[in-house]
Amino acid sequence: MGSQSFNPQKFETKIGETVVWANTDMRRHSVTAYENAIPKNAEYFASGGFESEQAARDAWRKGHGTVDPKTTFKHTFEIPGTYSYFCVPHEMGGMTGRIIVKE
Ligand SMILES: [Cu+2]
Repeated sequence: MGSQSFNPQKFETKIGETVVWANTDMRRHSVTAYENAIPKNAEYFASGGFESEQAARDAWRKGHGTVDPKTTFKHTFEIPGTYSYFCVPHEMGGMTGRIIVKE
């Protein structure tokens, strides 16, 4: 995670692999999946462990769901497909990313 981006923006992995996001920036970010842009039957994921995108967005205003500087967030992908996600505070600045999970 950079100040306004996920690096790399697009990342490919395999079923059963765990992806780790590291916040190497000085600001707080989030890793929040777009609920309608992940494969069907895939588990929703968001830093903070929220069950929905709306819950994650609401919680951010109260200071929850952050990936603080020098910390990580990880998620294990069990369903193949494309997962789009974003950072709640920097979504408008284009801080979005994609994980491609291959069989
Ligand atoms: Cu951010």
